Amino acid sequence: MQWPLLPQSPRTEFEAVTLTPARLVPVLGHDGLTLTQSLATIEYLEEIHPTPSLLPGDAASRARIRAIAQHIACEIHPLNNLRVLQRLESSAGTDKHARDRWYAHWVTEGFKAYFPQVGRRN
Ligand SMILES: N[C@@H](CCC(=O)N[C@@H](CS)C(=O)NCC(=O)O)C(=O)O
Repeated sequence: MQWPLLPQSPRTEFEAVTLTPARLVPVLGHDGLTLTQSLATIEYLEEIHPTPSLLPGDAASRARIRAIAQHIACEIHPLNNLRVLQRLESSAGTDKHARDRWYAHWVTEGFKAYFPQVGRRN
């Protein structure tokens, strides 16, 4: 795995797991910190550099943007992660074709709910 956003790439498996126990990217190194989880990292960046803001001005718009981001991060993405798909194949005996249909189903469902949220103004 590549670690392009860290000041120093882990040299061993042990270092990598120490940096990010969940073994997921992105991982961002900043100011001696190792930041994981994309939404937490975005909030951190927003807090240390509030201007210009990554989020829109009013509370309602910010809530809408956060809901969309969480929809992707919590509803869509976990089901199509590589390790989840691999586990589906190895433990449930699912062949690649069935695995891809399962994957496509959940991505389609996720985006059916995603697009109306993006188009909405309030
Ligand atoms: N909730 C995490 C998800 C991170 C994640 O799942 N990253 C994927 C790449 S997009 C990954 O590292 N997958 C490795 C794997 O599935 O083994 C976040 O938002 O940062």
